[in-house]
Amino acid sequence: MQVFIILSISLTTAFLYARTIWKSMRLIDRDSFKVKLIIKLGIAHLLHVTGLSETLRVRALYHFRASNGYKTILSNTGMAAVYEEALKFKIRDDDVFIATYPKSGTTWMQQLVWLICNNADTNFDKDKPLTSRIPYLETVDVTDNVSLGIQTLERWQKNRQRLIKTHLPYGLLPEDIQSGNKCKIIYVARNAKDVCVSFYFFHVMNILLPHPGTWSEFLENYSSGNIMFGSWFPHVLKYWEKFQTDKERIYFTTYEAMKTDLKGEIVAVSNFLGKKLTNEQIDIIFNFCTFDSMSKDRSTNYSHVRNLGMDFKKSKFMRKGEVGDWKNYFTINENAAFDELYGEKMKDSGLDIPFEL
Ligand code: PPS
Repeated sequence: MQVFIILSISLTTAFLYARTIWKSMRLIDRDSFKVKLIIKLGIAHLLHVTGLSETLRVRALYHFRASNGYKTILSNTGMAAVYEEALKFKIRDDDVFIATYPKSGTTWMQQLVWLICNNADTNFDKDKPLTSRIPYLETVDVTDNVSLGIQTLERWQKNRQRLIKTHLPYGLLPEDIQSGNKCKIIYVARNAKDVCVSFYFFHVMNILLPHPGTWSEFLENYSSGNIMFGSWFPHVLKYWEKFQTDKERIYFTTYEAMKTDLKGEIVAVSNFLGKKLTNEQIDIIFNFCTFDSMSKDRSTNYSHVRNLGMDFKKSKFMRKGEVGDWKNYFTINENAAFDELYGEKMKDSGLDIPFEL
């Protein structure tokens, strides 16, 4: 009986103590803690199965101001240190960056660039996921805030070219790049409405990302830039502006251009990278870059991370791959409001990305 009383008192005290600490934490810190716990215990899949994942989803966003003054929004406090590290990342002359706002065709361009740079050799490293062949610069292991992407790239063999994925806005790219050092940047933009839909479904299926809320709530946050990675507008417009005066270093294209003329884009990107391809090589790359082919290919369809937070039953990574899917989600009023905002933000930019083909 005595043991039982002591045990009950200890447990109650521990519970009350933990609750006080939990309540005194900022929401973003609680969220970061939850994500760490989910990853550390490897229980993402279990949470999906039990339906608990929605309850545990991240709710807050972290407004981050980098040491160079650039502001953006992160979903985890642990990412801040990695963003700072990215600013100091040392580039090599032959580095190729594939930069995008999320859900704009990054993976598609990664596949294209990989094959161009490897002379359309579809067997080379084919069993490695594309995500390992082309590291994502700002990948963070949030359980201990380690900059996995940067570390991998720093250890990259000296005699092997580095192809690097990034979602960083121009203002947060490594200082080396911003000060004009040599390297190549391929930027892919996608029409802002399809990005929003694709990003919404990515939030729906990935429990490690902030809770998207309803479609209308998500669209509202996306429109106001109150979203992980910040607003679409300055991201795209800054790279577009830089492209105007630095065409040797930056190639700017769109998802819609890739949809319209994939072979033309393969040739344009290979010219930009100084690679000469035969017609046969162009055909091979074309066939390996179709939506159908990439959806089936385990190295490009993200199936290797299916149980690590992504629930493919809710939505696939390779979801639809279309231009104009936004029409299935935007109401007439939402579309009118977004068009008005879009007109204001994009006026005088000279950038015209079609919303349908
Ligand atoms: S991420 O998570 O930011 O890296 O995502 P990202 O790769 O930029 O974008 C994913 C969307 O790109 C579509 N996709 C393609 N569309 C057409 N053809 C090919 N080959 C292709 N590969 C990827 C993918 O389906 C996502 O768009 P949605 O609209 O969600 O289908």
